Amino acid sequence: MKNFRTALSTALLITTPIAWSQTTVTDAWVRGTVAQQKASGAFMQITSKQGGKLVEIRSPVAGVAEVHEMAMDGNTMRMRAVPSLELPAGQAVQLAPGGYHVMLMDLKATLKAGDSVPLTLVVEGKDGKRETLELRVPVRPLGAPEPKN
Ligand SMILES: [Cu+2]
Repeated sequence: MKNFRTALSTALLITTPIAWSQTTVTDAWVRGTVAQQKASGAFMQITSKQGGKLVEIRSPVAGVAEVHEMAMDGNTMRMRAVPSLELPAGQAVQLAPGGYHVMLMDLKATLKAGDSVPLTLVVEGKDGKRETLELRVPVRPLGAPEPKN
């Protein structure tokens, strides 16, 4: 657990500088959580040079990580998992609150502002080749504390 905390305290976003890298991720962040909170979201911009799709997300802080979209269900906006996220060539795809997002569920620790969270993205190119991106994503504050009863 000590090593885990140490790893989380590095508030750096590391973009793996691989020469053949086709995909870049910018402005990534994770929403902080309060104790006992079991889910949060991660947001970022993903650009694939040649086009492809995001097929898998992993994080050691979450038991389950999925890509979600927001969609209308009758009159209610709900989120649901998508099997993959299309990345059109050269276009920045936005993952932002209210839209596509990475859902982190079954959280194993409280995500505190200032920490960073390891996140692994697997992108499949048009040629079927898979690229793995290892990120460290900073945690941003949840916002104003909720009123206590
Ligand atoms: Cu979600």
